[in-house]
Amino acid sequence: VTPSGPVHTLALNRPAALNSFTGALHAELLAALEAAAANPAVRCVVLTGTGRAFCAGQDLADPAVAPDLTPGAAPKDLGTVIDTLYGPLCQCIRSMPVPVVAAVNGVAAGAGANLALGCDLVLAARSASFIQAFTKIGLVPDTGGTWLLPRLVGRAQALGLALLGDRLPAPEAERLGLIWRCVDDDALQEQAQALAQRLAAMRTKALFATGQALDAAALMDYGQALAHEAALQRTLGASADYREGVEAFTAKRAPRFTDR
Ligand code: T3D
Repeated sequence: VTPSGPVHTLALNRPAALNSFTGALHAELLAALEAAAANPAVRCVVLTGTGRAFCAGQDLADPAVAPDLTPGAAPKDLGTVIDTLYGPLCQCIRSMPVPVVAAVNGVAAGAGANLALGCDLVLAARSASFIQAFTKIGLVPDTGGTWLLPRLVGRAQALGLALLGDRLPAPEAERLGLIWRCVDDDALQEQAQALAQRLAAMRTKALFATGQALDAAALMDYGQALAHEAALQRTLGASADYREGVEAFTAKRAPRFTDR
């Protein structure tokens, strides 16, 4: 964890195994996210990788999940791995009270790809890539992939990515709408920090409600979405921070939001 004012940067740090997930990495990441969520001084989180990869998904050398190749050996229960490790991690990121920016510094494969795609804004280095590696080892997309992919790029592209598991270069990911932006490799971390500082200066509660509202609206008809917007504006509008936003606009100065 590297704090920089209101922005906390979490770097996955198992570069020799391309930052793939072990139980220990899961525990550390979840604890760091929960600490950031509980810290009122934190207003944005950046998630990135150390070394040449963002994250290669599950550590396939981990005896807890890798199949035992001894004839007759019982299969591992991967459902429990998802239920107890990936599910809570996905839910934690999705419900973070502050925006989470993924700074994808290199390859993001399997659960690593969908971990990034589940963040609020995904910024990727031009040389980075995204791989839905699951079908190559006989699995389905997890870490939210079945939910995220069709919503991000539509069913046709989602199926193409998920069935074939080909490497999708970051510029193509941006073109498809899978990620927010790709930037030059040597500008990635600086631009991710600038984006995060910009988000940190905004009204966190409005950012959180915006993300939740976009997801909720996908399950509503138009009238329900209008009613939901009214309910959110009622809450957000009855606050000192809304008055501060309008006052700052009128006075042509930057707003100072105080209620995270
Ligand atoms: O299992 C469950 O619990 C269910 C949950 C599943 C969630 C998932 O994420 S399933 C998908 C798992 N991930 C993958 O299938 C990706 C496997 N990795 C790759 O396909 C490639 O490594 C990459 C495309 C990501 C990168 O390729 P490349 O050529 O740049 O690097 P490399 O040479 O393949 O890998 C470098 C090292 O990292 C290498 O180790 P070595 O030979 O130098 O000692 C390689 O074994 C290691 N590595 C890469 N990915 C993983 C890994 N070690 C363990 N687990 C990995 N996922």
